[in-house]
Amino acid sequence: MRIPFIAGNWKMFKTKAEAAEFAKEFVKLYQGTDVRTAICAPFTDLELLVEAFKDTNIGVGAQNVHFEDEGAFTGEISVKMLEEIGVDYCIVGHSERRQYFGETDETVNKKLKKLFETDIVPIMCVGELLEERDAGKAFEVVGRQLEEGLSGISKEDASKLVIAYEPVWAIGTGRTATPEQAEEMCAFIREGLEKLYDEDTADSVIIQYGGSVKPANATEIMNMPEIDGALVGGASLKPVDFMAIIDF
Ligand code: G2H
Repeated sequence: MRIPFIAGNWKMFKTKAEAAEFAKEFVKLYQGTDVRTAICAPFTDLELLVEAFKDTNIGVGAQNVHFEDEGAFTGEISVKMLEEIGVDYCIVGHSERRQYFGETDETVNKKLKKLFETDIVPIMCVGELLEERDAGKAFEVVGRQLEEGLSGISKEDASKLVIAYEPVWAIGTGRTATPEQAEEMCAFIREGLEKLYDEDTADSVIIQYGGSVKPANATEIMNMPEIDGALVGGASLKPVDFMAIIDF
């Protein structure tokens, strides 16, 4: 039985003061909820959130990490640095990082391997561009991202993974994939995991949908059998909106 997991991705929003204000309100709203949740925040907010959520089941995630242990990599943050702060999750390969910061399937793979040396759970993002979907290549693209991203990763590690299917054409555009489109790709991802590993591994991976998830569409998305959760951007910025999604 996979427990639903709804994570927020704040992207480049919220100063420390704004994060503290969110945390205070969200902790109150979340009390008594059994849906697994986490906030993936900018690096500068992580320490504050770990402290604010320490007596709760609310997890904290980073949005990126570098795959080298240390060195001359100006502007980068290592897995060890995240581990020291006490984060629970790290997003890897978000489409905005693929699009604007040169993330590739190869760097995704290296980051996953480095994270699997620790207890930090990677949230691996996959998803096709609009032109790829229109050209009938969505499954080919996502299949390749999955295969190359997971190359050389053991089934023990893969079974701990969270995968977020985020069609790029549905991100922050207000245009959501239909629940059927999302379900079809999430089922394809699970089949892909079964081919790469085995049925047990495929069954244990949490597969989220991401892309313009909001209170109004969360229920129909979450009711799909192969969709175990959501990665929520814009609608995770307000405690009330995010809580409404968690309460789907
Ligand atoms: C997709 C998603 C969160 P939004 O990027 O990762 O953002 O919900 O704003 O489309």
